[in-house]
Amino acid sequence: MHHIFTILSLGILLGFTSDDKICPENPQGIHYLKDIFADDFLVGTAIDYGEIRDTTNILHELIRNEFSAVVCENSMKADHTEPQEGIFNFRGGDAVVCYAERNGQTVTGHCLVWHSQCPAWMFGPDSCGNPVDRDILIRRMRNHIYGVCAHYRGKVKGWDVVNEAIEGDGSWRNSPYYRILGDEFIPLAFQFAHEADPDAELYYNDYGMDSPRKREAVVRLIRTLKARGLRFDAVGMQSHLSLWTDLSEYEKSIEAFAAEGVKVMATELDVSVLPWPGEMPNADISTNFEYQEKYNPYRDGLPNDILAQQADFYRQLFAIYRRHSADITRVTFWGVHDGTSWLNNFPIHGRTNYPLFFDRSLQRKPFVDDIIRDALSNSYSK
Ligand code: 9MR
Repeated sequence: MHHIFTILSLGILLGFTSDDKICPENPQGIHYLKDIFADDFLVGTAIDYGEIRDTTNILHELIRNEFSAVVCENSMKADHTEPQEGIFNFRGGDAVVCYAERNGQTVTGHCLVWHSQCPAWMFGPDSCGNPVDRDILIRRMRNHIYGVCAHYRGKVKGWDVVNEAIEGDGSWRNSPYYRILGDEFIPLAFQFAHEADPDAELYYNDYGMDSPRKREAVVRLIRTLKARGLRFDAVGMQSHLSLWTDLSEYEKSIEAFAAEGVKVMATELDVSVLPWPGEMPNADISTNFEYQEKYNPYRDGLPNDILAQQADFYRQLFAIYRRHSADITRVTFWGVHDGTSWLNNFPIHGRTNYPLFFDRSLQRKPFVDDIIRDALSNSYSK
């Protein structure tokens, strides 16, 4: 009896009504993200050594309680998994897989073919000094994909097979893969990944998906891959957004991809609140600007009006996710909390950004409860 009163009073304190879900595994009635959206999509976070090695229980509890999916922020990328040709290293990725298994979380593999964080040998001369050509690169790509996918077979649900192959204007990115193989490298990568792990879901992953030109190019890519009979499960919309992202264009992209009969995932969600120093914001890691104080305005804390703008933005975004939950299978944040987000160092090193749901003290930002309340109130139909 006492217990029931405790639950009720906690619910009232948090401002939830008696109709709210109290999940059996969570009798305190705390509304964890993964439970609230369990019928809609997985809720994930990017983690790596830092989080696994962390000694504070509160961080581990947060990761375990709030998230149903994880992805390695770096450890499954080619420079980590095959630092030298034919010599594989799965230490980081295996650690994350074990951690996720203990927590009952789904793991996504990120990523097989990407021009960035790709070891130099991939495009270098072979052991006889022959410069890389089409056949050599195809062989290396195949061996890499086979090696990594075979190792993680049955452990990851799906792979970001190709990452960031399209520019904002819809043209192919002029990467070494593209220069040597043309756009053929994409179907080849999907073919090899499927051969290596026929059960794994296969994704194309990119940023800037609110760009209409990129949206059209991704739609063309889906059609090409499907026309060739290749497995293609979902588009990963990285979703490195900012307070100024046009969410109506973003939503149009979800609709356009879903209309092709594939699933959609937000794979690297964060919402930057800091000014972008150049013209068009992007998530291309090679973009870099010199530090200037004026570009780091919230060093000592986030002002309430900016927090309110972020709250409004995230509430609109989650309303979109709920509206399209029949097509969305996962929403993954790129990091656990603001303190370790890559956005503190991109595109300017050493800034203080606030892009995630959890602040530097691992506390939920106040608007997260509003988003949960929105979801519980069923104001958006599935
Ligand atoms: O968050 C990652 C950061 O720690 C790495 O230094 C960086 C190196 O390329 O990659 C970051 O993650 C990227 C992801 O793998 C692909 N999409 C863009 C992400 C942010 O750059």
